[in-house]
Amino acid sequence: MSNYVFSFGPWNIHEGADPFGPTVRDSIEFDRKLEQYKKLGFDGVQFHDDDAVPKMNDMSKEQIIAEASAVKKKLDQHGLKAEFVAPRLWEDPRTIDGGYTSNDPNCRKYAVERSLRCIDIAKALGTDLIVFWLAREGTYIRESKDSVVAVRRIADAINAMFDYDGKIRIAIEAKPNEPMDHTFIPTIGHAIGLGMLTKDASRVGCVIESAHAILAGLDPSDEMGYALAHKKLWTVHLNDQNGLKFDQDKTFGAVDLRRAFNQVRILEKHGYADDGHMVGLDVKAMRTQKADDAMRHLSNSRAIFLRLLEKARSFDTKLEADLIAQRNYEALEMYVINHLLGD
Ligand code: GLO
Ligand code: MG
Repeated sequence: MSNYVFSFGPWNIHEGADPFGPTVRDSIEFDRKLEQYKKLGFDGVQFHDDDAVPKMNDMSKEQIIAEASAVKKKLDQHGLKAEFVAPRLWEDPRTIDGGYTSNDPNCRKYAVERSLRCIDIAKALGTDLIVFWLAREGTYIRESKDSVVAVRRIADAINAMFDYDGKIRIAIEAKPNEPMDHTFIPTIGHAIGLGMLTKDASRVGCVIESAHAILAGLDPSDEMGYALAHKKLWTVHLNDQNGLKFDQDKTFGAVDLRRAFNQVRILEKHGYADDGHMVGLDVKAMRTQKADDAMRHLSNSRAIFLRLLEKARSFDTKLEADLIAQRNYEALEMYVINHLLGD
């Protein structure tokens, strides 16, 4: 039996627009999306702040909390739990050149204030976890920002959030590029290191997205291992990625099953689910997918995870230990391949 609880965000059910073409599927209302979660095998909902409260920029703090509380009721009705809330700091005109690292003090102020409202929403939804995908905290032209100042500014924003609320935790989702050319927090080592610049490193952890690690030229399971060693892996964004190109958010395991197996294996081996963490997905349907089956990437990713979990659990660890002791890595490699192929 699996003790794993799965989550995804409403943006994972989407209309298929890309930078070169319009939407190809009708949009589905948030409430209709919520109805799908359990059917697809998911119990957790990941949020951007404005997934919960779309017009939050035009509302008072009290109005925002009231609207988020109404969303919490809907979650309860469906038996769902909010896993985290992320401030969406990449669409507003004030975040064109970044939020926390913008050179304009008014834009930085907006970014911090928006993040405090994001905390209000998280609390109303019943979660203490905030995710930072630092989309535009980087540069297109290196000389445009001072990287020392920029990193300190991100830490200052975290401190302001910690001052505002004594309980919230922040999980940083590292990504090396896209939409920016270079970001200030490209890998999990950077994310964990950033925590040390804040007033309470124990409240800063991370989210590992498989595709983001691959875009940084790293192995996602090693990134996970690094975070697990620090007890900082607070959620994951599993997906897959075909080499160094745009962020593809493909179905988990669809490109490289062995790489996916190693992610499942490290999570299973080190009790990730037992520590109460959810298995989050960040996957997109292909643009070519017809609307009537445009959620299959979610249930497929979950099914692939669970099949790989069986493979992780039935892996012959005695044989593995013997082969490692003999330093017979060729034999170990063949065993891994045979095991994955079902022999
Ligand atoms: C984009 C990110 C994005 C975040 C989401 C949650 O590359 O993966 O989807 O995960 O906005 O903050
Ligand atoms: Mg992600």
